[in-house]
Amino acid sequence: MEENKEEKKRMLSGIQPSGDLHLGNYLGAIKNWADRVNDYECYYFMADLHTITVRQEPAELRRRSLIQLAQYIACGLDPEQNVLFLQSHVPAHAQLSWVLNCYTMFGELSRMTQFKDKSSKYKDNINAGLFTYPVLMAADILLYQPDYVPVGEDQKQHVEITRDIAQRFNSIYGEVFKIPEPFISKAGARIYSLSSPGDKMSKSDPNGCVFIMDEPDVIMKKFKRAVTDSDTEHPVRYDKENKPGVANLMNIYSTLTGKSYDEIEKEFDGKGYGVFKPAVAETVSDALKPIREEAERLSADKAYLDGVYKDGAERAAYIANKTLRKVYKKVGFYQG
Ligand code: ATP
Ligand code: LTN
Repeated sequence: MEENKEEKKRMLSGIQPSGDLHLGNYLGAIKNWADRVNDYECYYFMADLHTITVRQEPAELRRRSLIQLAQYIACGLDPEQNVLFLQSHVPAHAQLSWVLNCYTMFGELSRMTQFKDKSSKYKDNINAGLFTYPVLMAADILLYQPDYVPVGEDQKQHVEITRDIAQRFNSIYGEVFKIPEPFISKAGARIYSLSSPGDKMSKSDPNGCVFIMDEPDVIMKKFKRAVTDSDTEHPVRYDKENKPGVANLMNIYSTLTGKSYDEIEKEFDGKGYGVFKPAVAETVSDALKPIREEAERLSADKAYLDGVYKDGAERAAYIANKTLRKVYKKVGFYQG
């Protein structure tokens, strides 16, 4: 058994505690993470250091950092089997980030699409942290020597620059960092907005977004209003290009029930959206109910959550500090 544990590949990922978790986060990321625990050694953290690259209300950030942990656990991430921690609790992230800043080029950071997007969105606050965001992310990753980094498509470029930085460092100092692979979940797990099915479901579009803490009546309302089309002949049919709204609902329904698109088409054959949409809403409600209830229960248990964070930070720091010590030694910091 022990031997087997040694051989497990390592995974690491982070989510910013910048908003409530939604169905996209759950189906596209966290649910898959929870399923991986038998095959991988897993590290997940709340990237609070990254979050302040955009102005935050301090009390709200503090609150979210705690309830997001409750929501992660409620979604099935067992804190005994996964290392769950808060980025700012492990100082090695900021420490390695400084070192890596000196091995990252201005030019390569200037090419990051997220920096270009965010600096045009937040024109009055183009701070240096927004620019060096990918370096901190590289530090987050490289400290733990992971094999895989599960991220969404939008973060792939950041994993690529992480690999470039690691390779540059290794080519000077020898094999210090493992070169990680991005792990992009399959296209089926991409959930789109209910109100504009061309865009991904995102907390910045609350109408099209189902939050995991939404009550059943809110969920029902959001699904009943979901944008579909005016097809009355064969309404529930999978055609991503011409019927993206329906395809999205079918994807959600299929991911939660395990039914294939063929089976769903048969189930709703001859029935309209008036039957299909509430059925999807109910399936989502049923799936989210135990998560919502558990997250509420855990959110009220601050002592437990603090304990999880404390334990997670200790376990994370143990690995992170090993890498940091090696880096400090390699670059020539005197260690006595
Ligand atoms: P925003 O809502 O502001 O776009 P976000 O919800 O995408 O932010 P992130 O921290 O960027 O939050 O994402 C957390 C994880 O959830 C990532 O792994 C991301 O790929 C996944 N994810 C986010 N939205 C979706 C979605 N609509 N479908 C599938 N996966 C998603
Ligand atoms: N930038 C990511 C969050 C993030 C992350 C990481 C993901 C910060 N550090 C390290 C994977 C590995 C985001 O906004 N989704």
